[in-house]
Amino acid sequence: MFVVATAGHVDHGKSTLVRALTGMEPDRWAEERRRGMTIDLGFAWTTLPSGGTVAFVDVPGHERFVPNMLAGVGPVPAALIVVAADEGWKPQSAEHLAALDALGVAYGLLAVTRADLADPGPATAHARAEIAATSLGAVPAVAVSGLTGAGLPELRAALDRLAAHLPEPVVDDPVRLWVDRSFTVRGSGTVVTGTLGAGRLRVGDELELAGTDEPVKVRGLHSLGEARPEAAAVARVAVNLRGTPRDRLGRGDALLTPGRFHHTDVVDVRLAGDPAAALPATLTLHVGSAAVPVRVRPLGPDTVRLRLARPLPLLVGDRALLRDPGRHHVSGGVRVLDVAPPPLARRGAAAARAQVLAELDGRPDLAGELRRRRLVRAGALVRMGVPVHAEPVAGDWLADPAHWRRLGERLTEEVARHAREHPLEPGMPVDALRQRLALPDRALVEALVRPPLRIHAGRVGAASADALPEPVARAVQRVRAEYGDRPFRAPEADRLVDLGLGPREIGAAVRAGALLRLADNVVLLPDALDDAVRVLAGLPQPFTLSAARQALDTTRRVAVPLLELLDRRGATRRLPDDARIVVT
Ligand SMILES: Nc1nc2c(ncn2[C@@H]2O[C@H](COP(=O)(O)OP(=O)(O)OP(=O)(O)O)[C@@H](O)[C@H]2O)c(=O)[nH]1
Ligand SMILES: [Mg+2]
Repeated sequence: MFVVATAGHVDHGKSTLVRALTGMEPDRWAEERRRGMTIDLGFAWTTLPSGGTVAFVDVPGHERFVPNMLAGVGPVPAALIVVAADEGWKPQSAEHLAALDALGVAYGLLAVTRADLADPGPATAHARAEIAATSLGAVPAVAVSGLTGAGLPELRAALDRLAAHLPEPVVDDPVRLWVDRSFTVRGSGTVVTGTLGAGRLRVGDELELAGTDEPVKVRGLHSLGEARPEAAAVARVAVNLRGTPRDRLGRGDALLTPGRFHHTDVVDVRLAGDPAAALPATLTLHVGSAAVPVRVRPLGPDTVRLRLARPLPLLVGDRALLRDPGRHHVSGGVRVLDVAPPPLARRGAAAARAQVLAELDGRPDLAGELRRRRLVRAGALVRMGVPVHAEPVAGDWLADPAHWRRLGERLTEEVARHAREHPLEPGMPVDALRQRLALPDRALVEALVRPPLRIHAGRVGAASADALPEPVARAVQRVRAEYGDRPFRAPEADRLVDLGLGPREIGAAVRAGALLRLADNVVLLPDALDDAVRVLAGLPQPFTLSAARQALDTTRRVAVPLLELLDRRGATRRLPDDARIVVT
């Protein structure tokens, strides 16, 4: 199936032509038929000579109903532009064409109707010249009469040729079905219709409502008036939603593949074409079947930030249209560059942002997104419309490679600094590192830790004494051999010198967790702390310094700083009378 929207000035014969081609009535409302004028969108379809199907979205031409017209053409990639031979090019011929151009519609046909009333030549020439200057380019033209049927076979053949030129729809893409109608069918409940431009819908599918994120279930599916188990793009579809009240959704809503769209109320966009000098501060953004008021903030020469009155499921690269409803004027097309742009809080942020935007063209670009966002979840990028084909660094986090390298270097520096500042601690707590590096997830810290660093008991430190320089490792071994059975005796200063343990060596051993420094030149083996707590816990509580010293079989030189360290760690508590208890 292919879907084509009509376009053209009021009364130029769009609906008559659709009726003549399909035998179906596009003007659904009694009021439309009474007034002989289309007010809202109409839908009709027919089989073409090739055997293919064309479905029409018939739009109103009256200037009052341009918003309805835009809801119809928004999701449709091809247009049938209708101009009356006897009236020629008119204001809404121009406005509709401007809308198609703004949306970047590239496929179309010109039908010059009412050719029984006047020579179609001048209207055809004028219209073709106007159309040629837009995204549609040079289009085939057919003169027809809805009254006599003249030209209809040629128009059918031209529609067939147009269908053959349309790009293949991407049926693997996620579904974003912009709702153009919603109504209730007795016994079935809520039904919505729309043009499925990409993806595939099946009965039983779970979708979500763009406005509320609410899950909805496809209970039934119709296309071209027939129930079907599934429908693939491009198609006109009617979707029956299980258990969704009718007032939950309407035109401008969208049914979405869950988890595949970001709902955004601020986007940075590029204005298409030659941007007019200044846009009004408020406009209406038309995209898909939606129309949302926006505030416009200029950034660069052709880039602006739009703040939407309500969030929409937009993707990088989306085309949309800005219209000034007060002036009945299509201000121009936009292309979405960023659906999750950074806030512009700092001075100069807007100018800097303009420079970034100048480099973007709306084509999803993973490397560029990573460079700008530095760290981002894969799922978040997918929801922006950026395909992800990179390995995560941790969980589903993706990182810009240069930024990731810098983070790794900073982590090493932070750990070293922490070791210098807290030589008695066996490494830097992972959470402190996470905060220091301003990382959003502990998993990222863990992924950044590389040998000789390692994570042990929630801290990042040097791997172990094995990683120590040879002479220091040897000296530590000798301390172990000599003091292993009297763990609370610290080597005297001259013994340390003999062992080759000067301040720097001790520092390295302490950083590696191979020695514990209680005070200058007072070191113990690292297990001494836990052992001491065990011994002290065996004493009658509270105990005095002297009792502790005796129980530990050590001197005041060790006992005083050891107990102070245990106090700091919360293993012991010092009472007002200087006695202590072990905290259990
Ligand atoms: N003689 C003649 N009259 C036509 C032809 N096509 C349409 N008309 C008449 O023109 C009038 C408007 O036709 P519609 O088909 O309603 O025009 P429209 O473009 O759908 O109008 P809107 O939907 O209101 O924008 C009607 O009175 C039609 O009968 C034609 O080919 N020849
Ligand atoms: Mg009509």
